[in-house]
Amino acid sequence: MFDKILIANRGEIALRVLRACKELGISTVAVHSTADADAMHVRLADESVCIGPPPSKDSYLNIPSLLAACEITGADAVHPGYGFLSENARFAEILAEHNLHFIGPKAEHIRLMGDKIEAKRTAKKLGIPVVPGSDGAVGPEDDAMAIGEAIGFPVLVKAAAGGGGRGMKVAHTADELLMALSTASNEAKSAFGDASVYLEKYLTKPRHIEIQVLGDGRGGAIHLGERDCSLQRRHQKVWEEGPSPVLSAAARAKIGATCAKAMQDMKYLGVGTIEFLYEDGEFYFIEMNTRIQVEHPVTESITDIDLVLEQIRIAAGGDLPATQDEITIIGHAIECRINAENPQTFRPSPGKITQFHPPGGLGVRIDSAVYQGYVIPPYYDSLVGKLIVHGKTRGECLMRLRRALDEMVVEGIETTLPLFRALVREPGIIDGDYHIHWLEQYLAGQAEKTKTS
Ligand code: MV4
Repeated sequence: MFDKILIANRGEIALRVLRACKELGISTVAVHSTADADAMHVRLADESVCIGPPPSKDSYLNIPSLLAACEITGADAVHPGYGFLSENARFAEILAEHNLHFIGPKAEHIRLMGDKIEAKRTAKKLGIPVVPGSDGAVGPEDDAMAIGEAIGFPVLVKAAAGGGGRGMKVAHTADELLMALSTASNEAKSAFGDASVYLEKYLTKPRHIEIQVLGDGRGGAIHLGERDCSLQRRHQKVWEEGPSPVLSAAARAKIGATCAKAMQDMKYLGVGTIEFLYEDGEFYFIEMNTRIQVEHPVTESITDIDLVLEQIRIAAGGDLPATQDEITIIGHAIECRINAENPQTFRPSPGKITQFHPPGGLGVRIDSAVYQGYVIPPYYDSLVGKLIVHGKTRGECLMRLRRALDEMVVEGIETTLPLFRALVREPGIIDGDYHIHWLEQYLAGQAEKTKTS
């Protein structure tokens, strides 16, 4: 096992990793920018190192500073959390070159999944169902029109280096496709330095369902069920739940087994998420994430497996925590991402938290690094905390969530708490009857109401 882990992140995930380290008896090193000197992860870690000024590129993304912090403290492993350097294959390689362990997948798998065309090709080869589309990149020499006609309109143009919704264009006709190809390609070139684009059939009202996987890097791999993350705004997840309100145990077992088998064949190491669009009872692979995700507590709640702790154990050469047969889905969990934003305009609202009262009670978990008197700096994401609620059934979970949201107090800044208090009372949400465009349509409807009243 590792002796000392450097946590290359901030906020709630730094605290989350710290908690797993403490339970494993591993010493912790926090790193922080000058803006985060008073952060909770810095206070709770055994040691801390200031790694630079507020901008992420000068601190949390600064590889030489992180290496120096490892050197100074004698850390033997680095946990990257999510975001920042978590899916940077080069970072994983550099750590290895310095005899440091990267707590994450093999660099080759991070790189492979970072290229969306290669990821899709690999998924298809491994037997994972993919969205019908072009076979790889579509160049100027290709007959894009013929490919478009073959797939059937509407089609979606996606950037190979994109992901998370960046660089996508919908085309409803052959004419629109020509335009979409050149704009998407130009945008991809300037945004990612890679102009490669590919085509997919555009699914109009799918759900976003992702499968959590765990591999030992030696051909052992299991799945831990799914999370339904369809409620998003501008490609930011807002509400995640598991199990999906629309998936049967048989459908879960089938797609789960397909994903677990693929991870066994790849000899995947660590935690991963295979993202699908789900429409008319069919799964279509879109991307794979090679990191611990923000919404991992949903899976922890319904499987009773500590994903961050297992991630650390596995990175140190440990075995999987359970066989597939030993994994059972227990009840239902919902996570709300509470942001420091105006609940109508979503304008960031950094500043001092004057009152903070987290909810509690059976089945209620708060993952947050804020405290009363803490000042949310303006430089990073606006996540104040995650409220995760568990219940025996979805109905019980919703009941507890309503109660927990009503109990929670965050003052001094604006938060998205009022949005969640409204969502838990919406028939579409209560019935689980939503898709990837539901939230934006709901918000547009709410904006219309305030205008006319
Ligand atoms: C799609 C799609 C429809 N059809 N692909 C957006 C983020 C990226 N991960 C994939 N995305 C989409 N890919 C096909 N073939 C619609 C989306 C999409 C979306 C997906 C998941 C969650 C929210 C979304 C919001 C808009 C579009």
